[in-house]
Amino acid sequence: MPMHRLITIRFSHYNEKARWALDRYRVPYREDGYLPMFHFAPMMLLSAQHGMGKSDRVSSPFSTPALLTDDGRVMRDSSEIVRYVSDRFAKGALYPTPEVGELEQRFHDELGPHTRRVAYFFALGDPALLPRIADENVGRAQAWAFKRVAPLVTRGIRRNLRVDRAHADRSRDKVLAVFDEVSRRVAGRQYLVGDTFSAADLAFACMAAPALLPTPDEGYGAWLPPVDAVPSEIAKVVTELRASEAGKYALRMFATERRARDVS
Ligand SMILES: N[C@@H](CCC(=O)N[C@@H](CS)C(=O)NCC(=O)O)C(=O)O
Repeated sequence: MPMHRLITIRFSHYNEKARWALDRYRVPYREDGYLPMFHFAPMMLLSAQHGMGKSDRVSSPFSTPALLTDDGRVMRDSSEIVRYVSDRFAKGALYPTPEVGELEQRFHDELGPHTRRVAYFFALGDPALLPRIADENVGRAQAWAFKRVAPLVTRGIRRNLRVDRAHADRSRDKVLAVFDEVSRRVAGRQYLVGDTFSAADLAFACMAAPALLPTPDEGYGAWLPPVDAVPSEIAKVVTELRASEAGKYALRMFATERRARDVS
């Protein structure tokens, strides 16, 4: 039987959005998970077969996730995938109002790139972390090959995503500002919009993940270094963010809406 196929960079928070939606509605799929740089071959093949992906401020034409559906469609953007799953498998449940899509886009643009840059800044600066990220997220052969070319990957990520101290500091301030805003908005509430779980909650939790470092036991669908494995400077920020209203709410979304997959 034809099945959905999801091409990912395993640990990426944009990819977690797509995985979460598919898992939530029990859409059968196979994940082909990669580490950065190793995703180029499958994404180039996909582009050769189905045309180039689009790029925007956040992504390149080879960005993941990409979803190949069981009926031959191809999608290459996490929001497009979440909306497709919602429309086809959940009667639109994840997008109850237009505001949900607007919030999802804001978190995509204004939170995702900044949590990513801060996380990479610390991960790339710690020689012990990248090999662990490789070992925990993909099979042995790919992890082995990745470790051989890790310095090259590190240079590429630093250059392409402008990962340096000055940019990371500015990104950290932007993350704190979005967390403040969301903390005010969710105080005393269960969800961001209305009283049901929506794509806005899913998007915030995922875009916040590199700053909260949820473990697989806490509901994250791949392996991020846990807070006790990262350098003390970032561990302090992560610990503070986890204790904020927005942080507690995002972790609650992982615990109750991601881990507990039993939805109707
Ligand atoms: N607009 C995209 C952003 C995806 C994105 O930035 N993906 C990153 C992983 S965090 C990626 O695959 N980067 C590698 C590349 O662009 O070649 C989406 O929401 O799907």
